[in-house]
Amino acid sequence: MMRFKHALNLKGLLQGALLGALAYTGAAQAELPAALQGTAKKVALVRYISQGDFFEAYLAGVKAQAAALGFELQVLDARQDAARHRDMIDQAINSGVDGIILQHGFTDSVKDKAEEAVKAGIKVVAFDVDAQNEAIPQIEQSDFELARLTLSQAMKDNGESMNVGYVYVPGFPPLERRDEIFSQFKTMHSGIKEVARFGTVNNPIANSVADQAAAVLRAHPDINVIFAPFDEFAKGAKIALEEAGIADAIKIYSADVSTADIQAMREPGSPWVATAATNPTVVGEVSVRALAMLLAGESVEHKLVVPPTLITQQELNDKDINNMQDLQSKLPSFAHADVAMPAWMPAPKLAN
Ligand code: SR1
Repeated sequence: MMRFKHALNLKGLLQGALLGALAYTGAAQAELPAALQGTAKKVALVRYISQGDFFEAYLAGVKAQAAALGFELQVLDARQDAARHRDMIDQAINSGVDGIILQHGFTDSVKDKAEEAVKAGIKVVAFDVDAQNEAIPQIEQSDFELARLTLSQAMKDNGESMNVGYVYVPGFPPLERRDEIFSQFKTMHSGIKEVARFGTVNNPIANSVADQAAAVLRAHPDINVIFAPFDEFAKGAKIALEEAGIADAIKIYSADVSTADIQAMREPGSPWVATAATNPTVVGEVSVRALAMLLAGESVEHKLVVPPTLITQQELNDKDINNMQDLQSKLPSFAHADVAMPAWMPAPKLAN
């Protein structure tokens, strides 16, 4: 009888394993829509900005999802030069791509070029740049939520009164959305004072911000909070605080996360106490998936939003999170985003 019970359990286990394997291989091998079969689709990622952990991880996601779909990918990098960004969109169009992902940049410099691409029959999606075109789905993180999470944590830690050094560069849609929330917080809480504003995206961004922050901190010794809603800004602020020997007196609140950021937040005495972030690799995957859906002739919502998670220094220490892999396994909301995920979409294989 015992043996029979074991046999049944074993049979159940084997069935479960088989079903699991079928489900997995089924998902991995689901047939692509007819429009995506045959000759590999050529797609281009045209980036305005690419230096820093966020952009590297985003690119890894783009590459992985493109490979899973069998796409031929070219990456064009304008290195923060708007004229070059325009030229590169032309270059992509002229090279006969089927699809383009626009990443960052400014409406004024991409709008007409993006429209040309659409008119030429090229499918286009945009991440963090407003192409102002109904045919171009806009991908973004929930920047409003991201700023709200970070600033709420700052209030939890510091109370209703803060003298804030704010790191900001106008013109970038994600930073502008985060800025909208900071403005709301200042209006709603009279104790939140913006004492100084500075910021730059000149490469290397963190070092350039560190130079500015050093001068700002000397001029405004009353600052007790730095709101730096981009991880390269936070890295710069941290360098300045540590060099000035005042890292114990000022707290940094940021956006984005990477293995390097986690390590910086967990250094003993680190002033960087919280960040709110999506998984940038997942955002890269979502960008390619949205493009693939357009290329398959499917409709895509005009706005695709990837939700963020709040990550505190305390939580990183409590859960002993050392890198992005730990973050994904210990905060599962971080590993995936079911955005632009039709049943046929092949799962990317990421090199971990
Ligand atoms: C200069 S814009 C920087 C931001 O772009 C992405 O949205 C990242 O979250 C980063 O903070």
